[in-house]
Amino acid sequence: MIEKTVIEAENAAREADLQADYQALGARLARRSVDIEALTARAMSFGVAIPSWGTGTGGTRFARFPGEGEPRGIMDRLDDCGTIHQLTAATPRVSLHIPWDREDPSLLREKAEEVGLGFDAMNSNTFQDQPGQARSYKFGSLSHTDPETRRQAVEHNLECIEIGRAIGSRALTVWIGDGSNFPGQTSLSRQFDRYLDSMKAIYAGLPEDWRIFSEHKIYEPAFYSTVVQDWGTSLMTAQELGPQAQCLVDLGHHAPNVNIEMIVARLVRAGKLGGFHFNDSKYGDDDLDSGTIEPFRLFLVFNELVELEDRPGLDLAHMIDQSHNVTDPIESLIVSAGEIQRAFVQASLVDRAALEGLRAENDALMAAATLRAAFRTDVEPILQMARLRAGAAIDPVATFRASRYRHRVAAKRPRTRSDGGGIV
Ligand SMILES: [Mn+2]
Repeated sequence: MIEKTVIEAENAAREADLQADYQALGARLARRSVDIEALTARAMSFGVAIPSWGTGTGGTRFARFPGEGEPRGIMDRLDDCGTIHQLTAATPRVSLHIPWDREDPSLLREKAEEVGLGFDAMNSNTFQDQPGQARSYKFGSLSHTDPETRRQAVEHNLECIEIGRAIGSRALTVWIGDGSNFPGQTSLSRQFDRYLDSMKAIYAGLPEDWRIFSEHKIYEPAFYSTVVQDWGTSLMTAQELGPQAQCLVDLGHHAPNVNIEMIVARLVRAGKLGGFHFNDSKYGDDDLDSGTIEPFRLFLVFNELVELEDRPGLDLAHMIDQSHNVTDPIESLIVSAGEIQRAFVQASLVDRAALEGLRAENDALMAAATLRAAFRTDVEPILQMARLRAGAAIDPVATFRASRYRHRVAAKRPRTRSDGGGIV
């Protein structure tokens, strides 16, 4: 973790500028009848979970190029996640992945407490084979044609629930790589039936206060068909399983140009939106940091969420899920958490009463302008003030660099191997 005095010294050098910027923005917002203090309070209430695996350098199927001081295991990953939260005050929970994070639950709880974190949704893994595993997932897991392989995959998910219970998690996210690479390779209908049967067996093992999230993805690793390829299949799954099942929307898991904010609206309508995996992409999947390519789309997603936030029962699990291939993962996660929080704050300052009036009058041009007015507002002073008041860093990346955290942990953590692919 980072010495408090480092954060204080870094903040002291920036606080006068922040106060001036905050005053100026506050006056500007007041002219629009927006209370800057209410927005700052909302920013401070916002949290997004860090995926434990995101703290390691990711890669592609071609290669992985790890940096210095890569985490050696879950304890190092929790240190890194704690550091991100210390600097941002926006990432209070961490999402674990089994088996990558398998460890004695009491040690996990102890460490999380030490670094000031809670645990978010558990993530199962039946898209890889693990050492000593009896059956292979080469041709699928929960939807495999072989009942013993399906049983093994169900058992793994039930184990994830057990570990999660012991550390205070309350949700299980299921993403499978099952599908096919050739037309005719599988029965598209029976494969889905088998998947549903397996998910029902997992659902039956869900504690009463838990939720199960079904995560869809258009393609990869299966390149012809994927069992849970879109939100329609995910919604069918959640509806067939029951009230504790919901859908998780990973922003990168859609075809280019898909209107994700509309999917959000539909899933909220169905009472089945459970949460998000935030990231960005230029072409496909979760390759880039949140807000890198399409910050306006991120804003539009939050615009729907803010518009619908009073819907009874809406309880969203926000999580980052992205691969950091060329940056320091801690810095990418710090910046991403800020971009997601920024979209939330920008969406919170949309003039909703005016927007509703413009919609009633079918004034398309001014309705769009109302959204743009919020999106174009530079809310950086609000984010900085939220961090300062929470004891975090006004400029978290600069403070992270000044702390020399990476240099210090590199001395303890030996260089990792760079051979092979690096899907994380
Ligand atoms: Mn994901």
